[in-house]
Amino acid sequence: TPTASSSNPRRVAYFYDPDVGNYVYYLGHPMKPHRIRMAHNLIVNYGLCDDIDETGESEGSRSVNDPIVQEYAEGDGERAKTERLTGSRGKSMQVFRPRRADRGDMTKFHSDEYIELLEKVTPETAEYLTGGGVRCLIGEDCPAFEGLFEFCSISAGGTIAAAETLNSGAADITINWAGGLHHAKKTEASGFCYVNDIVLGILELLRIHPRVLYIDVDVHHGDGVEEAFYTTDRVMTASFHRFGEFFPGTGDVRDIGMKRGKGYSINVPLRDGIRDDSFHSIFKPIINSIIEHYQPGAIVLQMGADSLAGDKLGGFNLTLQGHAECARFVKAFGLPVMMLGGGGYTTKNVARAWTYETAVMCGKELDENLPYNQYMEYYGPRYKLEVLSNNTDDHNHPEYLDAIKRSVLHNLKNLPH
Ligand code: TV7
Ligand code: ZN
Repeated sequence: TPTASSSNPRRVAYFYDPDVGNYVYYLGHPMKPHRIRMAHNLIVNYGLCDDIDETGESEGSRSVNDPIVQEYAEGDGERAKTERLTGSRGKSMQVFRPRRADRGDMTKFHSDEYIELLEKVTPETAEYLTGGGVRCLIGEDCPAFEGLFEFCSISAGGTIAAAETLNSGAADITINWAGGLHHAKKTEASGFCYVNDIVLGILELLRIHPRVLYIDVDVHHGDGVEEAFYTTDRVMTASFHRFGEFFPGTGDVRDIGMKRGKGYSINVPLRDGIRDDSFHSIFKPIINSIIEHYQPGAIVLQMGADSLAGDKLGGFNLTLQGHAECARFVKAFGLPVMMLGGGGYTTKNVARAWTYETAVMCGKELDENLPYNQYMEYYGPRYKLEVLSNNTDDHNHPEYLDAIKRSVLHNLKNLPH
């Protein structure tokens, strides 16, 4: 049962790098970092936070590299940062431009050789550098695009900063929509993901929390995060994903972890077409039971928006409200939460979802009519803050969902106390 009222105001810190929207995997690739800029533009125009301009910072936004926050980083500054977050001039949350992650940050999880390769590879040298048996940048899913390493630095830097800010106690909820790249492995890129910002963020949270819970609502299985923590009981991973002839193919309900981690990986394999009611009928009881039995100190929430109805790659049928309800539900436990992005390939809906979910974390209601913003024409013809379900069949029959739910809840009850 939630320990804090959902109306209880929470201090929210949002991390955004204004360069992130400029990176392009390549023409026609479904992953479009530009959607993060679209979301940011909506967030700013709804008045949830100030903008950060391309050259520096506008009033009200703060870089973790600026002198005052530097002081905070060196010690005394918990108070300084708290003042910033509460002194955000009527906005719901404060925006930070995070420090970019460097090689040393990334090798807390990844191998030195792999990160060195990401650092030096270019579109021109990709074939040569990865040809000689270095099996890590594979095929069209994970191309060596221009600025690849910088893009990874931004994504990972934001998630690390979001974790550090939670650890400092300066915010209750932190958000990095450029993060959530859950498929990246220790020595290999996979499924549009090169650096696993989530693993790096969780490692930072583990410095002060004995137990961290990871929840993943991306339509794809969160295999990279699961694999990283498969043999430990200090991180519980819970992934809700489409399963059955669908990328990456892992995430069977019987995969529950190994050794000390046995029982601490949770997989909820779903069929295509799932709708809000069915999704919540399995999501809510499982999350309730996890919190009760595992008692995490912090929660990392991957909000991949490819589980929305109408996604180009997804196949689920969640509405905007149904997707955001997962964030609302998790927030209500009153624990520190780090909320991250992930997949999402119908870009106008990704921007809608991440804007609305930002507002949910701030406890703010938003007008259903979109405010004027830089990408207004993308949102026609209705220009509304909505993603509606479509008429595709739900292949998740009640008996199927019930069997999955029973299996997961049974495993949770048998965890050592
Ligand atoms: C977190 N599905 C990432 C999800 C990663 C999914 C895949 C594509 C795809 C790639 C393209 C492209 C595509 C229309 C869709 C087995 C393959 C089949 C490459 C064509 N169009 C996240 C990864 C998944 C690339 N990969 O969870 C360039 O779809 O299914 C596969 C692997 C081999 C490679 N081919 C696809 O959401 C961020 N890829 C068009 C251009
Ligand atoms: Zn996905």
